[in-house]
Amino acid sequence: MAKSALITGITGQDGSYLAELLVDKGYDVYGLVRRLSTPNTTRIENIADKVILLEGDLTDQSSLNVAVQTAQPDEVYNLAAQSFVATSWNQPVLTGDVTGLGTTRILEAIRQFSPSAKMYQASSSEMFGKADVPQSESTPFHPRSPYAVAKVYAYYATVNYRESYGMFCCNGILFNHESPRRGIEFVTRKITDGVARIYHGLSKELRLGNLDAKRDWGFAGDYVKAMHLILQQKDPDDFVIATGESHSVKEFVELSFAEAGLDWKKYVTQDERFMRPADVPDLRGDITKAKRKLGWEPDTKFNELIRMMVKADLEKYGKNSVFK
Ligand code: NAP
Ligand code: G4F
Repeated sequence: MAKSALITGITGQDGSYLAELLVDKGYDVYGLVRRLSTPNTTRIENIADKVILLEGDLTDQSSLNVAVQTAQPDEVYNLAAQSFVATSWNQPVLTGDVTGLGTTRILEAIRQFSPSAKMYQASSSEMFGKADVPQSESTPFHPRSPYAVAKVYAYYATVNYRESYGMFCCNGILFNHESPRRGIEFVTRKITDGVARIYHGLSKELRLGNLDAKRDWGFAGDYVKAMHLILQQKDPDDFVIATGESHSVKEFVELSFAEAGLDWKKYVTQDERFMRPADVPDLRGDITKAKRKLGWEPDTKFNELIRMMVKADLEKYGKNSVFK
């Protein structure tokens, strides 16, 4: 019999790649979607007839209960969140409710209606904050934003349901991962979109915040494979998923403009509006455990990721792009 999976956040970057992966593996895939005045299913258009969408919201316990009862999932992937760090200072209570408490709500729905289901929690390297690099599963957390605080709560809620009820609950502590499907507000996509706009004469400049911050950037398509592997293990456990390399925002900018044959210094300006009250200086993951236990390693290199994203944005804005 086909396995069944419930994905919260199926309309997001990761949800769309994970849904494709699970459909390919023969799963019955259910996705939780919230009611919006304009439906936001662009990222899953290509698999629309292969997934079953259930209406619900991480702030509404009853809709989560119904979703779990309907899907009777073997695996639940909790990817839904208010996931933009900058917004979390403007909406700290909502971020705590969705990104933090929302995880407890999904855990409760599973505990009550499908307790043998395996659960994956989308934990984040943001939880490490200012910790020394490289960060591993044993690095202490030092959250630096309301988002990261909410993710630390969700991380421990997941561990707690494992320890209290013997449920198969796991944290994937994922470092930044990007793709052409990345939301336009995140720095990588903002940069590649900006490059394409400038290249096609639609913009004259790109305004950014802290260019010195460093991140360990991988490709989302590689990372959803790790999510799936984490739930295929004999015992529930927590894993750091990363590339093991970090690069500065400035480096990302330089390479992205160079991909389109442009000199970034002519177009990029720093703007206070994009500086954060407290930033995270350097994230770089140690994936020794993931390599050993999951046999997982990323396939896509930093340069390949940039090329893929710049190319997609150049093509989006110009059908006659000369970019090869
Ligand atoms: P994303 O593109 O922002 O997607 C977030 C998803 O959550 C969307 O489907 C969104 O639905 C849904 N959502 C938001 N609020 C909701 C609510 N109240 N009820 C139900 N659904 C709600 O994020 P992502 O990049 O795919 O990341 C997936 C998860 O991994 C998130 O939990 C994120 O915090 C975590 N994470 C991401 C990274 C990364 O680098 N991408 C790294 C570590 C951890 P709408 O489409 O309706 O907005
Ligand atoms: O792309 P970002 O907004 O991602 P951030 O804050 O690292 O968070 C992402 O990764 C986390 C995993 O570590 C996820 F949990 C989270 O959900 C999200 O997916 O910013 C990256 C860096 C920051 O240091 C920021 O200050 O880029 C810097 N930055 C510089 N200028 C900017 C900008 N970030 C944005 N979004 N916009 C700018 O103009």
